[in-house]
Amino acid sequence: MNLKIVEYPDKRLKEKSKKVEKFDENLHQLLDAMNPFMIRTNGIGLAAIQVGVAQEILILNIPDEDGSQPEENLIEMINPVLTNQKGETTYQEGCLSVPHFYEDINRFETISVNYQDRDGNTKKLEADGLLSIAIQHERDHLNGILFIDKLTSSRRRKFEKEYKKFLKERKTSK
Ligand code: Y12
Ligand code: CO
Repeated sequence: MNLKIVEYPDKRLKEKSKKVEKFDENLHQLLDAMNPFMIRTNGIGLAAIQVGVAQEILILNIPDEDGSQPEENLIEMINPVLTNQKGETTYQEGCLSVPHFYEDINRFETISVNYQDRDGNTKKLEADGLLSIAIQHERDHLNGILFIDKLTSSRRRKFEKEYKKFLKERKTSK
């Protein structure tokens, strides 16, 4: 399966993803393609809508201290629901769909998440640190929300100006 990243300002990133109902071969093939794609593009989290599939699917692979992202770190979440959100933390977030930009974003510090695995089995995970931030960032994608939607209006205006410049420069350097 040949995946391609959907980049802002593509309207598909605003779509609300649909709950997965069929835990079939099509889902498995998509998940099998998403992890190597994410690692190859230097990602640590990826939602299916970022590759154009509007279904409640996300994957995470938080690097070890040496920066490696072994298969055993891979978490696949289908139909994730966040519960028990506590505390507050700030982290400079980036997103494969918004290349080149990093912004300080406030998130809950610890979360619980109920989800299903690729076979439809129900799971529960408690997360803090980078994993908690990544889950919240990716869950937002499933609701059509990007991290830049959380910026103040003045910061957002500055971002839009800089992003336009970045896209223009990237186009001319190709
Ligand atoms: C903390 C904060 C945000 C997340 C969400 C997942 N974000 C990513 O995986 C971001 C990946 C990313 C990778 C980049 O590298 C390349 O594109 C080669 C990147 O660099 C550029 O765009 C130049 C930016 C973001 C999880 C946890
Ligand atoms: Co993202």
